[in-house]
Amino acid sequence: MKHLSSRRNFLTWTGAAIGAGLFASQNSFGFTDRFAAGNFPPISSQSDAEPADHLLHIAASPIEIAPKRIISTITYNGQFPGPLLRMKEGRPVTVEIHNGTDSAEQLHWHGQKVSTEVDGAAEEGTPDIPAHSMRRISFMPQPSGLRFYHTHNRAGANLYAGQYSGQVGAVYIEPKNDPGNYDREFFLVLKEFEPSFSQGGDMAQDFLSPATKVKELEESGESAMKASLAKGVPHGYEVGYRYFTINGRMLGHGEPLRVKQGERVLFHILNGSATEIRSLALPGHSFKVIAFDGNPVPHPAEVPVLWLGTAERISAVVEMNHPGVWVMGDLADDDRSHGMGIVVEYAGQKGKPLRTPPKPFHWDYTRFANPAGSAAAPDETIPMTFTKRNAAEHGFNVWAINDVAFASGTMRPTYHLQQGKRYRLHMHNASDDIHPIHLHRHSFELTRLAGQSTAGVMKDVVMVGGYQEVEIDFTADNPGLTLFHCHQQLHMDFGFMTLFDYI
Ligand SMILES: [Cu+2]
Repeated sequence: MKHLSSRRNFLTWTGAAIGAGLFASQNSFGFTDRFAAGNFPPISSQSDAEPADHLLHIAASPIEIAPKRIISTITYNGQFPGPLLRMKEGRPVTVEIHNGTDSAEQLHWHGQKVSTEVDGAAEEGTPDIPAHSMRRISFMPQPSGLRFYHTHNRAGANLYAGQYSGQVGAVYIEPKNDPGNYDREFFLVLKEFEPSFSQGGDMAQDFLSPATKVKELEESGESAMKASLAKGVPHGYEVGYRYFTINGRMLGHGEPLRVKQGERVLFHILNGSATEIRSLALPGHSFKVIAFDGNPVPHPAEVPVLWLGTAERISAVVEMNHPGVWVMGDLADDDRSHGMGIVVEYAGQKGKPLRTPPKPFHWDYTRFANPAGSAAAPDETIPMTFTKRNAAEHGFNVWAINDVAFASGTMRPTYHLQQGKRYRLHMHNASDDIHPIHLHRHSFELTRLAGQSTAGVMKDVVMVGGYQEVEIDFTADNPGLTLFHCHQQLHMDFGFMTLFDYI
């Protein structure tokens, strides 16, 4: 929620669309990078096998986030976001990944139930894609819905590496039976660029509901922080950004999303940030949330604002019943004025895009849960406490799960699971940060959130609020090493990670 640039207003409403026609089709990202086609080495299959279903080429590329504002980052296929990969439930795919960089890469299939051989995490034993080399993989895409792919490299102090780069793309796995109850579909990828470090301490955010904090967690977290600061240690590093984009374009500098009155528009939204939590509102409209992280919710409900932790996805339908030209953007004024938004333009409407701030609204996952449901009892409960060691490693905060900071580069499991059993992770957050917690190769059910029982919401990332408790259940049904980590790059890189295995 921070940026580090001047307060200069970057917004210049150019009005007329550039390159009209790029956005004519449905199912589009709305923006095609002009470097994607012309200025990029051709990709050819280097194997004798059948041509792959998808080719991905990792390389440094220029991307134009606003007219004449061209940044350099590592991308997939020379574009940002990476190409939308459409797969079909039950139909195997082959993907050829070419690494044109000087470093080994890992490409993670986030949210998919795949093997450790293809998942894309060195800690699980997935083979690297060596520098200037290629790896070809095959797998059965599942489950259906909005998934994504991104690098799983550790970045550490290198703000050009890992998810600070442009290595993010959406995957849509078409279900066998798609009700298709919408007129138009947009995929939106939210992403910041040009990161830098600060030591201010991040802003506390209080948008989560229930807001119940655990006194003991608060006392231990606050006293650890006070003790560190009393010794003269500054706050650990945080990351801020200069530019904010949706589908690789700063607000006002890309093609608008063109809609017609009366349409039902399905938005598939992906928070592709390395570190940030994002919000999104469209003035005069509400979002009917139908899926979280690609999984249909038991109780679709309408909300005025969406909140997405790092790596979370939301699929939501909007009834286009409020004609005009609108800014769909982040609630944070600073972030929006530095690009975090996109224009929604009704057919026949002209003028400067307008925005009205929404009324205060709290984000509650349980709103979309089965109101009458109760979760199955687990076979075993695993308690976990998350702690922060302020600025403990060369100025970086170190994070620990049950007092253990993960040693990067190892494949040593801490938790041993038995196949077929249902496990409950009882997470206690003894820090004031919100952590978007991710489990690889499995989906989990939210069963308790800040003291409130819930059932039926299936996810693969969940935001655990500052000094709060959250419980999630999963079934051990995909054997092999399984990574569990905070998806905030700065947290996962400095200890906030652990491994499950199956015995
Ligand atoms: Cu975290």
